[in-house]
Amino acid sequence: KTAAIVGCPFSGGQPKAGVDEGPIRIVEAGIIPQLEDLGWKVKFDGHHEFENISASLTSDPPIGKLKNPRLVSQVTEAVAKAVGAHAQNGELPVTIGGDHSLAMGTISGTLSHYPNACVVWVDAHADINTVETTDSGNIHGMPVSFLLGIGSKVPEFSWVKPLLKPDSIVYIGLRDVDAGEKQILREHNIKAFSMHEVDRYGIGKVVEMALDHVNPKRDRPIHLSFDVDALDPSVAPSTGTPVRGGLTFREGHYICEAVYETGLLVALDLMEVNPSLKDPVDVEQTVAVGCSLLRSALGETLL
Ligand code: DIR
Ligand code: MN
Ligand code: MN
Ligand code: MN
Repeated sequence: KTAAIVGCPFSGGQPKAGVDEGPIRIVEAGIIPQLEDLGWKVKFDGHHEFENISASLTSDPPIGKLKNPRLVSQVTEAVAKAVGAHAQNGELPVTIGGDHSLAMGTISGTLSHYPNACVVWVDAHADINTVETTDSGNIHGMPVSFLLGIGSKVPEFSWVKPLLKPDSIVYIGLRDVDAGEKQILREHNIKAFSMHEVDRYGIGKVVEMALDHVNPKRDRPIHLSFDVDALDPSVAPSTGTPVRGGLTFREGHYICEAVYETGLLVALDLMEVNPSLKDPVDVEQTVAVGCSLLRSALGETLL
């Protein structure tokens, strides 16, 4: 079993600098030997360099409200190719961001090789705004709508194929969902377990119900896309859009452990660790929690 680290120092999907340092810090903190200790062969040929893409864009004015559209499109297309190639090689791509717009690439890459894959999206946010509903214009709040093919099309993103079906994604951890996004979730019958459901049922039952929804026979490959801001800010403070009332340390890790236990995990994302936003102690805590989520998703157990 081989894991391929896809390090993506990229921040163009949102306005705060520093999230591009996330993957660098997580690799420096030792994620590679940590995964090797779990029995994985780990491939890492250096972080992706998106400088060529930035340099090739002399200007990248907004399209409608969307900010940095050409940059985000070209970077995520490159990520889609990298993730797709690792899947094709029989490796499990572990993409470390960077902002969550990158998931447009990672999930496209996964679906190119595993068309039947389902997505477990763990986040405080639904990241499903469309060209019409986005208020911020930050594309990290939009990748899911592009993957579903909803909202009006932007020619610059024509490489993104609407390969994801609304019944093939499930959310856990939501608590900051825009009005337009709530309408989209309802309209398309997209299953979401917010923090309210986590409180009501407990995380064990929520993960079981989430998997029953997207993967009732437990026979579909799973792509786990984990935004670190799903965790409570007391657990993961150093992230761009923290929202109080999030998952505890154990609830976050439980999700990763339970997905691993299915034996169906084929791709993993860890996004939105931003080491520049807090004091060094908080940063170290957030980087450490990022590493331990990845280890849990790749088989670390408590006993
Ligand atoms: C908001 C915030 N829904 C937006 N989204 C965030 O900008 O579209 N996503 N922070 O991670
Ligand atoms: Mn690679
Ligand atoms: Mn997100
Ligand atoms: Mn988020």
